[in-house]
Amino acid sequence: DYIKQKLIDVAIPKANKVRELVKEHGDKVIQEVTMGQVLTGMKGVVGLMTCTSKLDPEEGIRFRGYSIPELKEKLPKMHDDGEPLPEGVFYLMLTGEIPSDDDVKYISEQWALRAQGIPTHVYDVIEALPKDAHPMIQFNTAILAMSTESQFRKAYLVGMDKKDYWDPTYEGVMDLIARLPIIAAYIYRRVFHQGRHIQADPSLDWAGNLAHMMGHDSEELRRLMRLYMLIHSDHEGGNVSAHATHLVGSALSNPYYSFAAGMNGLAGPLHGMANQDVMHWLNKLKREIGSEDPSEEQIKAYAEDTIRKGRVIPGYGHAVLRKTDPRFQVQLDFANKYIPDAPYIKLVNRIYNVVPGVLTATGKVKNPWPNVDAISGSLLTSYGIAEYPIYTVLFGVSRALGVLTQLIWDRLYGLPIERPKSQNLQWFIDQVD
Ligand code: FAM
Repeated sequence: DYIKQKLIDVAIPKANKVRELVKEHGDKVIQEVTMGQVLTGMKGVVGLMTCTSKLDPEEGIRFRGYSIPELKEKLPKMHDDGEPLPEGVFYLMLTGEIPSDDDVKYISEQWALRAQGIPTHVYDVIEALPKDAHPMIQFNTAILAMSTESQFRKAYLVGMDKKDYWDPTYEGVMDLIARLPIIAAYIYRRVFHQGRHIQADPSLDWAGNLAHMMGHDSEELRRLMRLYMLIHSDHEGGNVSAHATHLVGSALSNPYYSFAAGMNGLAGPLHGMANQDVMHWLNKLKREIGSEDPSEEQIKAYAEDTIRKGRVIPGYGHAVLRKTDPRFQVQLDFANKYIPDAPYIKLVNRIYNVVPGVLTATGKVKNPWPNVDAISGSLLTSYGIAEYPIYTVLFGVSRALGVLTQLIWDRLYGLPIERPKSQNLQWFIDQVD
């Protein structure tokens, strides 16, 4: 596997640098942390080292230094006017280099190969769950059920040198990422299409195959799926799904355990479940206003009512961003290119004209702008994937690309178990008395 050799060449100097920083500069004070930061979710507290992507409050996400528009320009595509293949952003996050067409082709083939041979007990476990169990319950259960295949666990039990931990982690990550679209599509067809499953088409790329196995096989929908898988893949290391995966992995839990932890975080309404909640909010808005085509005034009144009831407007706001999420913008551009007249897209545009003003008027919302979730469900619905509970599973399939790449790098850097200090309330009170 030439990628592993490339990893070793790139990682050894960096791992040495980490050791040198700890040894030579370990006592360097790098930041001052306030009581408010610790008690309101450690926002802005530098507590992690992550190299796959970086999130600037004004600029949005950069994957190894590249913005989403730059990725769309530089990453290999199937067609010139198409969308980049997510295999390319995985390669970029993993190696730090823009992949060639051959690199992307190699990963597509590796994942198609590794997707075969999911043990039958994984499907038995899914089938043992009620059909109406939320797809994230089924997805997360299946991830753990697949951990019987973990190469890391086997290697660890045999005994392995600490400096080699990254190797079985890489193997497990490649197997797991390869299998997620199969599991996601299986759950989707089980719950929403009477269990009429569609076999993988190994001639297709990873995201195109997901669209195919879900039964939504137009070229445009394959492009949408490639875009969706690209933009949800990573968002720095501190978001709940990335942070949980990293933390659990620091105990040398294998990639399946670690990723399942991250996915349990993604299932939260303030995180990955928001894309489904946005659709409920949009539909409730139309129902209560009694119109399929609500005016901006009607939307404004409804948004203000949501705030008055002490609820959040899903799809808006962000813990780090302080401007419109570029992941929202790139989806809006896709919609305006292919389906500008779709009812949900027109509604999303009207909401975009109104909600930031409503949130700003509260005086408390730090980021009144839309995030990735404000449009993702409307795009999928407009293309016929209107079963909202599957959206967070799709988000999870994509987020694996970033959080599992970080996990490989955690082992390449030789990062130890994570153990921040906790204090009780009296300690905090004593700081100010
Ligand atoms: N609607 C109503 N109130 C909001 C809000 C929104 N969209 N966003 C923030 N606020 C409130 C927040 O609840 C808090 O109110 P209280 O002081 O009364 O508790 C206040 O504004 C200050 O919050 P903040 O500092 O601006 O935001 P946080 O960093 O605490 O939280 C989010 C960030 C994303 C959890 C928050 O914006 C939110 O709840 N948004 C709606 C849910 C959502 O879209 N989540 C998905 C985020 C996305 F990036 C993802 O992970 N997929």
